Amino acid sequence: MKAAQLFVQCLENEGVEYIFGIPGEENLDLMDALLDSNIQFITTRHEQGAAFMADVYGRLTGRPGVCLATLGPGATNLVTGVADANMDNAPLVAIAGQAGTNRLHKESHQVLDLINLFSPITKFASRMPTPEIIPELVRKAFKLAQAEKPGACFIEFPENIAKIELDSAPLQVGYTRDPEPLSDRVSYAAELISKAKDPIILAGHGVVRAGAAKILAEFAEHLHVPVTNTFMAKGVIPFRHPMALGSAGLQAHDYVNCGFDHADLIICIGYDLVEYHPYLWHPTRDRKIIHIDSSPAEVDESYPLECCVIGDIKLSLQRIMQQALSRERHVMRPLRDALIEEMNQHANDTDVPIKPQKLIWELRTAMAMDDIAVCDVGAHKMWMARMFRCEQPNTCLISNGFASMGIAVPGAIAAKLSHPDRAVVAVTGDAGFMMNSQEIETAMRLNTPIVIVIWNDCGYGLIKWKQLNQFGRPSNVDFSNPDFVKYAESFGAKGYRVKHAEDLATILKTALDDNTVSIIDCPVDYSENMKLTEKLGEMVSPIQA
Ligand SMILES: Cc1ncc(C[n+]2csc(CCOP(=O)(O)OP(=O)(O)O)c2C)c(N)n1
Repeated sequence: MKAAQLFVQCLENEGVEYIFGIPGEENLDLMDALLDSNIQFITTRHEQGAAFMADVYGRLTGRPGVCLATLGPGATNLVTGVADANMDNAPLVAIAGQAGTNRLHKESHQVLDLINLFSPITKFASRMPTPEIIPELVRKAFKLAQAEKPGACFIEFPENIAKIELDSAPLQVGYTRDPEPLSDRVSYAAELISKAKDPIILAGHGVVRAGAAKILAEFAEHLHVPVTNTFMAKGVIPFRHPMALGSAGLQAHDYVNCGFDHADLIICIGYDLVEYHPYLWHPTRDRKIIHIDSSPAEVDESYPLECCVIGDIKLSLQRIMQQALSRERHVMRPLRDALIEEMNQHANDTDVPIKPQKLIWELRTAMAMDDIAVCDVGAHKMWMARMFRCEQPNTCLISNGFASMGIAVPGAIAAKLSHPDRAVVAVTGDAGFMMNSQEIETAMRLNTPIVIVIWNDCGYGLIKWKQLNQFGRPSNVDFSNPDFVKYAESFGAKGYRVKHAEDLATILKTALDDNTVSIIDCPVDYSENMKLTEKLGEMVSPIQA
């Protein structure tokens, strides 16, 4: 067989269902070999869309999403989505074509050193200089992409190698397990928890990846320790759970930050520093911190560690729970009550533009608890992360390591492909939407019904918020938008414009029930942004010590 055919066999052997990408002249053999495979190629309209699709597929399934591009410009277009997956710990394998190995040593049309380009944004990036290594290379890329902490791997496939005939077969797929935690670390963590007066848990995305959400809830309930989660770990503890405090991640001093201020012990579980910088929740640097994760923590002056429990998160939690003494009550309940009051505050608002709180209220009411929201990046993300309540993990996806705009529309398509039985909503700003809106054509062609809710403020809202906060005036953040309803219709999709607050619920329900792509243009009142900053700035801690 040809090397390209062997490569496809190796991908099949890894359980690949989809490859997202754009074919090029340097991967003709691979594209042809895919025709005889059960892997579905999803032709996208931009390589960045393909990479974000692979990224979100990886987040939701735990198996590497695969994206493909040609050499040079195709490969450079993949970069943002690949970097996003890598920093957000989503398993992804990116493949790019390359010129033949006979012209890589010299100036040559579209040739770029892709290994050097991808090395800083992947766990592993390799060329394929000879076809004999295909089984090893594919296995290694998938193994590393999936192993904790997951991330992106890159394979460069030169066109002349793809044509070589050989006789070979894929390697057997095996799965790695996280090691057992050390018993003396477990005991010390249990001792610290037993002695603490007011501990708090910060749960990160690692808990979601480890499938440890259920045991986390048991751990918190049994030991009576309240839990806050990072934006990326939304739903890791059901919001209805009596120990849940809501999400932490605002740069402002939110209610939950009063919990960190008050706590004498902070238990970080499956938490990565990129998710929420410790200087924002631990500015005093004087609290005891326990780090429970699959791997050692990053070094940071605001993250001094009293105890590290490294290994399988589920086992660590189970064992600490068996040894630690429970306390009778926790004092942080008022933080949750204050947030709930805000969530409900504008439920019956009739103002247009629509307040962020009202929009989230209606979204949460219209969507089932296992439906999936894929957030873009901007002020809308901050509101969603803070106020969109989740009862299950991976039902509100947030890019918060790399935090790249443009993920929501392609991400929603991938979410629908991986969960066809659940409704999927892309929640996006008008700027982020326009960065990858070309993928609406992909969604229409694939017949993947999704709802896209655009928070329309004709500007880079989050940046304006920060500018107003720091300098009192905005700088170069305003723009105008196309007619989003006509834009939707030009793709054959449905378009809606929210003219009255009372119509929002009906529009959302109609769009969610429809079997097509629906785009909802919702004018949003971002004067609420600074109001929130001011309110939190003046806030007195709701905790009664
Ligand atoms: C690709 C990319 N470019 C720039 C940024 C910096 N940035 C973060 S949020 C933001 C504004 C987003 O505007 P919009 O999508 O309209 O959302 P809004 O903030 O208005 O809700 C910008 C420019 C980024 N995170 N990603």
